[in-house]
Amino acid sequence: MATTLITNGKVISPTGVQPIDVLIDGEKIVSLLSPGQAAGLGIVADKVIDATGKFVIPGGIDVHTHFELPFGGTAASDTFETGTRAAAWGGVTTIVDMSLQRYGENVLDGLATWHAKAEGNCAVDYAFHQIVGGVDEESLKALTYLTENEGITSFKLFMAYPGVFYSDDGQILRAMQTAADCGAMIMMHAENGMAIDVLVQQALARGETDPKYHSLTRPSPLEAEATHRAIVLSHVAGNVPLYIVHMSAGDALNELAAARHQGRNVFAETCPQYLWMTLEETLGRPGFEGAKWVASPPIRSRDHDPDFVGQMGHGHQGDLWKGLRMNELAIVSTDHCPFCMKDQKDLGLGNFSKIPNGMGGVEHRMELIYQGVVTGELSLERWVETCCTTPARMFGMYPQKGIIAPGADADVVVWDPDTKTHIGINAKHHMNMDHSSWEGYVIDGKVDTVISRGLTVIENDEYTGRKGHGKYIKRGLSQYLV
Ligand code: DUC
Ligand code: ZN
Ligand code: ZN
Repeated sequence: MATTLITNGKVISPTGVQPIDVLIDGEKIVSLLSPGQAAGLGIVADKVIDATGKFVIPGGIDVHTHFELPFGGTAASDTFETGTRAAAWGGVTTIVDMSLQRYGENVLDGLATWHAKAEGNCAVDYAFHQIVGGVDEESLKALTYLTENEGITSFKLFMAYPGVFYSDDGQILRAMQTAADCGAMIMMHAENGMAIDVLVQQALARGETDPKYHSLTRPSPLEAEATHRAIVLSHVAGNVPLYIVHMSAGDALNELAAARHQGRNVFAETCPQYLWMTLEETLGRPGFEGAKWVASPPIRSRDHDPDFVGQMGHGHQGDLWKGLRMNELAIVSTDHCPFCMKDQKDLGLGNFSKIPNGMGGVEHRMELIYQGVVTGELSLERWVETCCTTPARMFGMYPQKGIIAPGADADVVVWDPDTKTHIGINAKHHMNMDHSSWEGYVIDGKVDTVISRGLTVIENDEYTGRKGHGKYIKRGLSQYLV
């Protein structure tokens, strides 16, 4: 087995930053050594990576991607091949994608389809959550089966998208009860889809068809209300662990924080787009350009909605950054769900409700949250915790993933804090999209080298990995519960 020594770098973990050399043998990290100790021990590695002036962090874990998701009359434009390659470029060595079951479909068939899409195609390791879009006797049985046999221990339900992925409160309660019985986690898309559909029809009837109305018809109180309802249902269902996906609003965060204050197993993630983007600068652009940023929940206005007074007077973004610092928000994921403008987003020309929902970000999450370190929003330790370590613990992959420690998979990123990253379609951009959701962003740091289970996949600004290297990770139950 080939050995690699990463020397002279500073290793970052959730508990600190330390000068440590990392020795890799084959697919595993085998030792953490003090700087220079390897030579004293007579260790001669096959490959030495000099990380002087650089950070050494666990490979990023993005727990919310949608590769090839059929949605809005089309399908997300990244395949497992293109999406996991872009992930590697972004310092992400594990993705957790959402296998799909819709009403009338069989869960096991949906899972088999997802395995077929991914197997032999991935550049980095992958795991699955299961979307249950049709809760019935059969899918409830499958929920237990997947938890006990397939390494899928988390199930996404939707309070939004009536007629597509939506579950009513009774279905949600039943799925939660089943998950509580087998120890699984319920993940919730918390937006009141019934009320949103009324607002959408009313806006269209008034002739309000531009992309910005996508955001204006999904006001934050409808995310807060759904978040509250999901929390209440999870309590009634025997305190099933609940994980709110893609939280975007300060008022939803208040509901989450109140439940966590009561000691409940209620968690949430947010995404870089909600931390950095505003309605005014994205969906609000003139013409159809705003379609690039149509996703749900929506990019919100710089200020809170008029009927909601924020916690700190900083708007939703200030609240979300604060939530990340305080561990009200445990994880940053991307909800990566890319669509091209041509032939995909343009399905919604003249009617914002027909724009496929989603944007691309799997390549840029580590960069965009690092920028929060640079601007003083987060510590280095918290960057690693929210992007690498907690994702592994939350979703049953720790300590195989998410930490630099002996025995862990050799998923390691060398990070250069002294080189800038320019994001854009003619700069850094490896996702299968005809535009970048992050065009023009400049990051004060750079992914330098990426190692996925011992294989160097990014080095010297080149992709050196291979399709099929990534393998399926069977997950255990959450290791993050209180
Ligand atoms: N939100 C999106 O924007 N796209 C995919 C699914 C979702 O919940
Ligand atoms: Zn969602
Ligand atoms: Zn999603």
